[in-house]
Amino acid sequence: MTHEIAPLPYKYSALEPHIDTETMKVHHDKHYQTYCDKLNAAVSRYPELAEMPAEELLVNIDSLPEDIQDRVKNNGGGFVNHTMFWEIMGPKCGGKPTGAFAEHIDRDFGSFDSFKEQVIDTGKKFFGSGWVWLVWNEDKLEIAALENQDSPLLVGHYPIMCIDLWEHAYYLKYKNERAKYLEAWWNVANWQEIERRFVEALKFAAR
Ligand code: MN3
Repeated sequence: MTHEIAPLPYKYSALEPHIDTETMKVHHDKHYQTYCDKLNAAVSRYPELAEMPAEELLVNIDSLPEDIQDRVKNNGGGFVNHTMFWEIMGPKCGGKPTGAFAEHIDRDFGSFDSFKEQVIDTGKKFFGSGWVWLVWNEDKLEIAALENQDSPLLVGHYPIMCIDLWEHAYYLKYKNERAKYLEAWWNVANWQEIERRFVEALKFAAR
């Protein structure tokens, strides 16, 4: 199996004005493609890994051949993280989550507003390149910032929501103002997809 990038599920311009067209083009067509190409190059010498989905490579990182563990962590992570990122955003989105997921947000963070504030604050304080995550850890929701392209799957936590903190995700429009990007991001949050991932998280934890 050769990993392939997923087409963007909406137009490059669909997330305007919150995320600009040029950023979406470069981010999806160049950065995402490069992670995918480098993942394929890393696993190409190991046919026994050929049929393993990229998520499974990350979950099983410790049992992979040692010489490719770092490259799979970085590029497999980059590939999987971005595939998810495109899907959890969308046009005509924003608002608030509903249902069981919303109840768990209230249970674990007090309220949606408090959850949002904690995500933004974690993203603002994080130094360098990485992602801020909402994950399912055994029996609860947690916010975490991880460096580089590290996936929560590496430590067995299921990724439900994420915001890319690399400068390539916001620099063309927001320059040095990461906080403004973090505030604007909620206008493109696709809660329907994020809630679907919450259901997947419960299944993942039970497996
Ligand atoms: Mn990125």
